[in-house]
Amino acid sequence: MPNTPQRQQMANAIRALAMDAVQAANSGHPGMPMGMADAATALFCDHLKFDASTPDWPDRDRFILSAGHGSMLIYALLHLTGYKDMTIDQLRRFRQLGARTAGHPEYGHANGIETTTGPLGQGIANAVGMAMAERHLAARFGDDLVDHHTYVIAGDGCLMEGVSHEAASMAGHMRLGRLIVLFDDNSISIDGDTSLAVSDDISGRFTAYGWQVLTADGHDMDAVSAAITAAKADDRPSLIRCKTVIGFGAPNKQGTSGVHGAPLGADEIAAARELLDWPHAPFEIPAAITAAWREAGARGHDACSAWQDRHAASPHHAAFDQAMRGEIDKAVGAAVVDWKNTLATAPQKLATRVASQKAIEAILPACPALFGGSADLTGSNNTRVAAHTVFDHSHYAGTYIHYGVREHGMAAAMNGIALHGGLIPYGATFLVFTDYCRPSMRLSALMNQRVIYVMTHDSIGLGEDGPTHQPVEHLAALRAIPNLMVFRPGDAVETAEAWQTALETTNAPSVLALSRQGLAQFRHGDMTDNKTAKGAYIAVDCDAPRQITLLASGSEVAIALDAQSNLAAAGIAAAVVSVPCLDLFAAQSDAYRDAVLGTAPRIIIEAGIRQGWEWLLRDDDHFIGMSSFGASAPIDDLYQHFGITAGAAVEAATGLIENR
Ligand SMILES: Cc1ncc(C[n+]2csc(CCOP(=O)(O)OP(=O)(O)O)c2C)c(N)n1
Ligand SMILES: [Mg+2]
Repeated sequence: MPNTPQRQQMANAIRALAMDAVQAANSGHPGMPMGMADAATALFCDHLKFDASTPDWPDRDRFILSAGHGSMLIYALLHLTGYKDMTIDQLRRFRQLGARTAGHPEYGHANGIETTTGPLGQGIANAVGMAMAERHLAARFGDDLVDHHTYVIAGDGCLMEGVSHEAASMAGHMRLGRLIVLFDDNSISIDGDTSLAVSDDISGRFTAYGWQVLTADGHDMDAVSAAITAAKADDRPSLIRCKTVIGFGAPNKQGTSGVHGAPLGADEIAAARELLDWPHAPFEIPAAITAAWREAGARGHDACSAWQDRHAASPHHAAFDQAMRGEIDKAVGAAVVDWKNTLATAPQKLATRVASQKAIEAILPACPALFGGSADLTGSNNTRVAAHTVFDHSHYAGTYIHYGVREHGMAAAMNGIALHGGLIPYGATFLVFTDYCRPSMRLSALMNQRVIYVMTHDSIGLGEDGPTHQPVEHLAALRAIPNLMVFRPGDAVETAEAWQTALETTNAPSVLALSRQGLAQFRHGDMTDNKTAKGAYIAVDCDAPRQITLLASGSEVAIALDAQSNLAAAGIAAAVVSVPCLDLFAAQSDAYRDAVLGTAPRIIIEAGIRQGWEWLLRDDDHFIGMSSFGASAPIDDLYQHFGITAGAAVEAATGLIENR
């Protein structure tokens, strides 16, 4: 549909809603929605495959507002196209407690919000993951079921962020031709003109990544629409530079950073209404414009019905539905118990990173949704198994991804893979480099996404690589993120159980912090229960009434066990509690926790900082761990040097008992 007066008024409806909602809330960002109203109208009316009455249609195009501060753009679009849950009342309550219209778009608050955005750059990187998921699932289930595009609106800020460089490089390498980014090319950010801070050749940059770069007047809907047509026709990902004026339609403020993030004010809004020929009251949309938008929202209805028919006829439909529901087959639990029974019969001393690889090997046949990879540390992270083939542009059916040295891009893409549905992403690097993933890990947790972070080389135990590579504060920093499960398994059995729990928890991400060094197996006997799922449990009890409780995680469980036998020899009865997941232990009943912890003096041993353990440490209890950076040396020297030894635990225990 051409740039008709009606089309222009459809775009102006977005502008009016944005300026009115921001004015009502007395906060928010009117400039971006007003600047991109025309380009978004072209996308939603001419191209985006969606049906507002079936928001969860699995084969819908995904639309990601990476420039999340422009949230009123997506709220206006969802309302106008007829998403039932995005009522005008929600728009009136923009940014108020309990409204779907949060300051920045939040996944789960309303249909049509495909991901949480606001931290700039995350959305475009999520979109790369969604486009990867689309190609993989199409390879697996066929074009009949999976055949869609991923559209992004990104601003100057998104493209300045480092993560966008990683993500765009990945997308070009993987030739994700169904990824189409509309760049709000307005040369304005908060501090003023972007020339204050950046002079990149953006077209050259994306061309070098292997993208197609197109340019259009962002206020010419026909031109934007034609560019999207050209983007769809090319097998490279496309960046469409939409040349826009920020705050377009606000006569005195447009084109300045003043419209970026502040209400326009009553006078400027009145002047904008005049200029845009929009005489209607705040939040009032003329019937003809509403009708035209509703038509756009129903445009995909027939395509959706046709898809439902194809789905019903597809031999893959049951497997496809199970994947999209994110269900874990019971066979996964059975595979884990089988593997644990093998370990019960023939105990193994394994680095938990290797135990993780063996767990993946055991689980993979029962869990085809697993979509794994590593940021260039495949051999060290032990993330690849024999059954894997590599996902790339010549083989999208592969389930193993070489993310390259792009930890942040990997983590953000994994969020997109999980959000797309149908797959369970896991990705790996060294635990110390969770710092390079952290912004996206926080969003996995905020969005309740099942993303599994396989983080090896989990302490000074990695030895000679030294303090740059030795995590010290990382377990504490990760445990500080709400809704993120941090596992630090102590042997091969706990590692398998951690994998099982991570997979079965559909609404939270997990970190598996794994050792480089071999750890003796301490779990024996009956393997029916998943003890790790309780967070902590008595690993080895004492024969006599308990005098000391030794708590430890990961590689330090072995130290606690050593201390336990030394204490026993000295006539002191100590129990060893293994704590593979503090978060899950905190979630148990008081009765369970009390039974595990007992009342005896406690000694906690973990080769990390004390922070995060305080809630288990009473006044006279003792913590053995790190309080400085590590050092470069062989592992045994390091444990001695930093005093994380069975001897230190015995000494502390003796002292605690004498002082009682
Ligand atoms: C990671 C991150 N850093 C900083 C911010 C704060 N912030 C929000 S918008 C913005 C400027 C964005 O500029 P641009 O993308 O050009 O948006 P426009 O002003 O054109 O709407 C900044 C710095 C943020 N949201 N996320
Ligand atoms: Mg800008």
